[in-house]
Amino acid sequence: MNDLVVYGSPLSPFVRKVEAVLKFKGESYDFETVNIMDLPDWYREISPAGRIPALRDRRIGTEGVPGTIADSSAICLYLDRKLDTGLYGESAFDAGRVAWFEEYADTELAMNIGMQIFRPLIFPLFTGAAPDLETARKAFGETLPPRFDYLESALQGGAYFVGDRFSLADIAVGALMSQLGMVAELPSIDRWPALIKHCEMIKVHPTFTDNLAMCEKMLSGVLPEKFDLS
Ligand SMILES: N[C@@H](CCC(=O)N[C@@H](CS)C(=O)NCC(=O)O)C(=O)O
Repeated sequence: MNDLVVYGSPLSPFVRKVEAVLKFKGESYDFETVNIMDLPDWYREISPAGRIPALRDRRIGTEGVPGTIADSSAICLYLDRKLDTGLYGESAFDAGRVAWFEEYADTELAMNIGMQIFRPLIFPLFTGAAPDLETARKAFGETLPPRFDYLESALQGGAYFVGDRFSLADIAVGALMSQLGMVAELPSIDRWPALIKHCEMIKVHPTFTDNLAMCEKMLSGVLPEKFDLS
């Protein structure tokens, strides 16, 4: 039994972010699956917004609310303070920039990739219904390109979002972009070369590979091939 427990599903990009931080530090943890379609009461108590992930540090509390933290950003901050991850950059300014990209990924990308692409395509498949390709194509073709333009410009042709080194900014954006890459062909490398190279780097990054392999396994039964949204 490990000190830390992550509650959630590997398919959540927010859970993926937390797992990537733990992997980055080589920290062992337990994983307990929580189904967001049917949240148990004990989980609502530790995550009052009814969302995954939540974290438990058993050194602080083994049952109920004590020792738990909800929300991936809050969890990552805790892990940074506890494990000294070095994932918030070198300077105070870098830390602010990292937090900005994390926020951008968790809102702007999550709204469009999670809510407008992943859910409409994948959730129906679990119940045998037809995927909502129209909603997904609209997000892919209309609402996401300006966000990709912004991320491309932020990379300035480089490999990382902040301070020339791998940080939580890369993890947060990578967690969302890999949510897209799991279900659809990635957007054009000609139009967004640095961003797509970043996606390719994340796909094989040791902080992501276990989570992505698990997701592939979970989706293999329902998703025979990736959608072409172009
Ligand atoms: N700000 C939260 C967002 C977490 C979130 O939205 N998680 C989704 C799964 S990807 C969820 O739990 N949704 C519950 C629902 O839609 O009922 C975080 O960073 O942890």
